[in-house]
Amino acid sequence: MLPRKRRSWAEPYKMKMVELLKTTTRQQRQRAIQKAGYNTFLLPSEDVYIDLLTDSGTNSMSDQQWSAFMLGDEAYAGSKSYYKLEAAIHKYYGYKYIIPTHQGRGAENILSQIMIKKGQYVPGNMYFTTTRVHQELAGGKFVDVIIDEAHDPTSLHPFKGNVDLQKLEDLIRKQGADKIAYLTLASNVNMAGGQPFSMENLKALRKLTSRHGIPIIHDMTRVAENAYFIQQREKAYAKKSVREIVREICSYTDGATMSAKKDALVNIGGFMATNNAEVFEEARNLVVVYEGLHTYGGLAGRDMEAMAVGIQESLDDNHQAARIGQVVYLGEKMQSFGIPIVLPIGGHGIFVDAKSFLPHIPQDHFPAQALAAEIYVDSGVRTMERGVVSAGRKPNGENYFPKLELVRFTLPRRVYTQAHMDVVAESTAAVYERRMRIRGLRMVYEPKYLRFFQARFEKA
Ligand code: PLI
Repeated sequence: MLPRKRRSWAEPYKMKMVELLKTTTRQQRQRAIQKAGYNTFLLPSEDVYIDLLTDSGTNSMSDQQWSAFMLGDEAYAGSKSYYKLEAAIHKYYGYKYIIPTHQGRGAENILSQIMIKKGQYVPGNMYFTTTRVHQELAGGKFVDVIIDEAHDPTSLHPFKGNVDLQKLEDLIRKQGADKIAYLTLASNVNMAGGQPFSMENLKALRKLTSRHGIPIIHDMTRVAENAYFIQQREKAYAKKSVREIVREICSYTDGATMSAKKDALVNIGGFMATNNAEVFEEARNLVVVYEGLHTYGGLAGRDMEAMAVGIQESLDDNHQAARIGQVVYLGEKMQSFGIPIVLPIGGHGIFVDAKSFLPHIPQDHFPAQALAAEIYVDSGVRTMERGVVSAGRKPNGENYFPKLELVRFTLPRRVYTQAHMDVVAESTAAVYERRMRIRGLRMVYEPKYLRFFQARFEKA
């Protein structure tokens, strides 16, 4: 029996349409993962039962979004839908100028080309794969300035996404502020396990960067989830709404890149935003080279309509309570089975610590990659590696060996039920019981860029 005081949360929506799932046998899955080179990105989704590969573009849209879809103005230039999106971004995020892009990395490409001069440093609160590759392609050097606790899966620090101001000051002192293009501040840091920064840290960061004339570029892909954690964990914000907190976060930053495929509840889309008229002017020039005209940037009118509504829905407190409530439900269930996960439980998924799950597999035999493959074989649940494969190679060709070697169980928004979470946790527990029999992998094909998407492996 539950203690009487405990009250459950529930989803603030009901279902109107469902998508049927296929189940497969263990033998079929064994064949499928071998054919996919032990890379879950190379599995056909038809062979997947519960898809926790990513929360990117995998969200369910609401009836309001689908009806907005039908209002899409597909004019090549000056689409009405663009102006609706622009108005939503002004209203909810507050940035002055916006450039729509087909997704987040489209915005990262344009922004990096404009704001980074060859040889400049780009500090950030942990790397993200696509963000760093665009910084490097533009001639920049990424420097990790996140607090040390972020690299420790067991640290219970409530704001593991915080910037270590001392690390940033040291970089400024050593290299000079003019050698720093800007600082990338990601909300709810993906690679750390969906971990937020605090408003207190952001305010201090704003003071420090303003003193040195260094812009803050906000990777706002999961800003509403970060805002929810601020509301829950930072006393001064307990009575503020997610919407108010998001607006305040944006107000301390100079521009942003956004993959709307996450927080903003759409299947495709993104944008770049800036408060700087010169940066905007250059971005308007560049977007036509890579994405499309500045009033659609690679999107259909209907995509921009759905995004404008999705932004608004993402800022609802009840939506975030249910979204993160589901992540916590899965995490607590895994903990009850003794499975080592990144703590505190983050915003967009559960990150299993593959180093302690599979202590007998050295990092150069890709423990997280091997574990993701095993979980798929056990139950058809698709997860992904976030460790040495994702980290890739340094510009000098050496492998990065990140401290965190994780398997990400990412929850799409408004897609799966609590019963699906039970199946996922029980499958992971079954694999945990026979963990010592799991073998590592060796990489037999390595693509040049973002290797985790297409690399192939064999059993070591
Ligand atoms: O996948 P894009 O190009 O829309 O967005 C790139 C991107 C930028 N920043 C952050 C923090 C991301 O998480 C991100 C994409 N993430 C993916 C695809 C993911 O599976 O986490």
